[in-house]
Amino acid sequence: MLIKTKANILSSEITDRAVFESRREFIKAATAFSAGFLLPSLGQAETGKYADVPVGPSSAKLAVTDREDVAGYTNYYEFSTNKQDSTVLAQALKIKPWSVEVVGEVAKPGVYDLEDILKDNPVQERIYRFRCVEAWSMVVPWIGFPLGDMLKRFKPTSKAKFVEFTTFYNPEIMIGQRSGVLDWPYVEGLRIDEAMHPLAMMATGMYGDELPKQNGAPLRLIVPWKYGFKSIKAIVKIRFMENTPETAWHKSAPNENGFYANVNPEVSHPRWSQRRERVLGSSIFTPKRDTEKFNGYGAEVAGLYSDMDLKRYF
Ligand SMILES: Nc1nc2c(c(=O)[nH]1)N[C@H]1C(S)=C(S)[C@@H](COP(=O)(O)O)O[C@H]1N2
Ligand SMILES: [Mo]
Repeated sequence: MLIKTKANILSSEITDRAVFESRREFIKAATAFSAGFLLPSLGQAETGKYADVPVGPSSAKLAVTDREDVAGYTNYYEFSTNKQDSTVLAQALKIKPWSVEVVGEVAKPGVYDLEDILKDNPVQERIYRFRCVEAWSMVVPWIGFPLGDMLKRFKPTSKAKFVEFTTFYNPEIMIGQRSGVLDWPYVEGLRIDEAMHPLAMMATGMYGDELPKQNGAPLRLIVPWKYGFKSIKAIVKIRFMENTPETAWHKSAPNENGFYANVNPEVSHPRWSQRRERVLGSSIFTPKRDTEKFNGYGAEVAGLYSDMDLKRYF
């Protein structure tokens, strides 16, 4: 299995009961993947873990970013365009109860309680690299489950060629939505084969704990081979579609943000190069890291794009 899976058993105090109750299936799933090892109980993910991505020589093992750096520096424009302010303002979001509306080309549409989704989808830990289009990167031990497993339960029809995700909308709570910085609500999307790829995940936690609100609780997407803006936070709606979704960042600047947004050092952003990245938590004197195509996940995902010109479909 290409994904290094380490089981993380969340303590009952910090976890939704549904998650905790899925512990047994979780252990089964983790054992099946047996590349990882079981941690019988768990607090914080230890430091000194590495993103284990089985790709070429440039793919050095990268240390996990400090939790404070990930939770203290967030892109969450619904609250603020300031990366520190958004970490504070996001605390206003009420994440319980939470439900997800499923619509479109699907045999089982409906409004699903997050608790029920979690009962069906046992969580596991995955340490992934994460690369923002702004040319910074981090390595995060996410907790969550494969996106495709969840989507398949909704029974997409044969017309479902794309999946669209929508973030919660309420400008009274998400005060950044009072600004015109994006056309709200935030919308993102994937082609169905991308969504079904085993590396794509829904995150419900990180560092062995619940997902902080500023990092997208209670449910966010993680697509590690794409720029971070694809990894939409606080998802309330999933739509299966025949045509390409109109996504928020693409709408706001189509020449800057392509629908695909695969990490690609060979395709510059119109305003800066994507060849290198600043590793979050490193000092200003630390040399930048060379960005890898597909963020280092090419061996797994390049096949999805074998017939495409990635300069055109950026
Ligand atoms: N709803 C929503 N999702 C979002 C964003 C946002 O502003 N709103 N920012 C995106 C961007 S640009 C990045 S880099 C990542 C940042 O995730 P993090 O704050 O957990 O590091 O979230 C993405 N998901
Ligand atoms: Mo980003």
